[in-house]
Amino acid sequence: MRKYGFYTLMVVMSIICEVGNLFAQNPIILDQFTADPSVRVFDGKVYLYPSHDILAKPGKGRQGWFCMKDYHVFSSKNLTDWRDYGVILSQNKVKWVDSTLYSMWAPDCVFRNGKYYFYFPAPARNSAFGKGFSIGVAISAKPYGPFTPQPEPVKDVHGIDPCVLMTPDGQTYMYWAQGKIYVAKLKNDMLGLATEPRVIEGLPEKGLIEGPFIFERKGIYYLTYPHVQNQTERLEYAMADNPMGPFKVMGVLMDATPDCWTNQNSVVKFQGQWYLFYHHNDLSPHFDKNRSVRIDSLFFNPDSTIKKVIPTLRGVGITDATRKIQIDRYSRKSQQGISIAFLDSLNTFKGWKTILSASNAWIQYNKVDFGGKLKWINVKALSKTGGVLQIRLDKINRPVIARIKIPVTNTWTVFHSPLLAFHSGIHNLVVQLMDDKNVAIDWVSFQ
Ligand code: FUB
Repeated sequence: MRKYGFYTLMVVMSIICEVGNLFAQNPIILDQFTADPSVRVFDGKVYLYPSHDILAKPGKGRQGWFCMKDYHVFSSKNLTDWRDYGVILSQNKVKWVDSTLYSMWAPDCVFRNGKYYFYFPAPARNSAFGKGFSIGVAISAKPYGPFTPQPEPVKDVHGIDPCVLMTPDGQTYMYWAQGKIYVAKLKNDMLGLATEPRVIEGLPEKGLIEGPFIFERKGIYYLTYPHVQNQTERLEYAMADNPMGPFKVMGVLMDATPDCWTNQNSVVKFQGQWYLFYHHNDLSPHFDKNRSVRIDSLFFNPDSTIKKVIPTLRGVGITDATRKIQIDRYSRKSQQGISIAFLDSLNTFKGWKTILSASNAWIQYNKVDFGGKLKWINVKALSKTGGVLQIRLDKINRPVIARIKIPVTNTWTVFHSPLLAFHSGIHNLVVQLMDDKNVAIDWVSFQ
């Protein structure tokens, strides 16, 4: 322990043992790639059924393209802590799937007649089922599997990205994509079509449309879908008062980005708030076929249209102050003297660091729950110059609750310092560099 003038600093060299990959911010899953999120609420929990991107290897999938051999399912009670149940279905467990193609694309799952029906697109090994993608069904007694696949895909459905809607009057419809969006009613057994597939009218004529998601709110059916208006996919939505349309395109739900060609979404209401689940290539900036699921809040206008969702790194949920707060998933930051980089560019799953490199540079992370009484701050930092950090609550010009001198260090180290003041409840956290030095921060926590 050493004295540093106006405060006491304890330096503890720690070998940090990271516990799991729980993540309150975007992207939400950090230990694998996840894409095309289909999200459902079952028994008060949110279940996330994403595609599972992997990297193709020689003889295993097509290099430079989507590569998916199985599905995982995740659940959460608070949108902050996610549990991974592992593989619920893999291509080599489905008799009709061509498992040389590694193409288990965007799935969906619904609960009906006491069972969970998991719908997934994949290419069939037998041309009798048609060329291109078919859609299969696997059934389970639990939302997290194990799922048992049907021996054959759904008859007369050719395409990708199934989404199943259950209307308040008990009808079920399946939507899927094949350049356009198709819809058909499902039979009661959920395994076959009750009506001929038909194209949803009223959607854009040009630019690939795929990944349909449909939900109902106050008697209005909202169809959301990715559409290539320019170079890459943006999310759009259309509204109708009937599940089969006619739909009217209402506008853009999320703008396209140049970095990731695809985007895919689902919209869900959980504990009174609407959320948009979507994906971006956060963990794979140089290869956009390895994607990661994100969440942001979604809001309706008084006339029932949807406000455009602006993607954030902060995501949703409240972060407990005693957890490792990943300030690189920031809400706001100063214009200068801040950059975000991977902790290890060769293993992006390790996450990011914040680099403060100018006097008064700051970064703000919203919605931290400080609970009842906390006395210390912990900062995991690395600095070749040393530097002094100030911690404030709420915003940059608010009172300082801690000061920490980060000494010169060549290894990631956790530094502890007593709080100068404590304010209970939920606050934004601001970390500011006081001098023209260079300090990298992995995370901040309180105890
Ligand atoms: O994940 C493979 C495909 O990319 C999906 O099925 C599409 O919607 C697009 O996200």
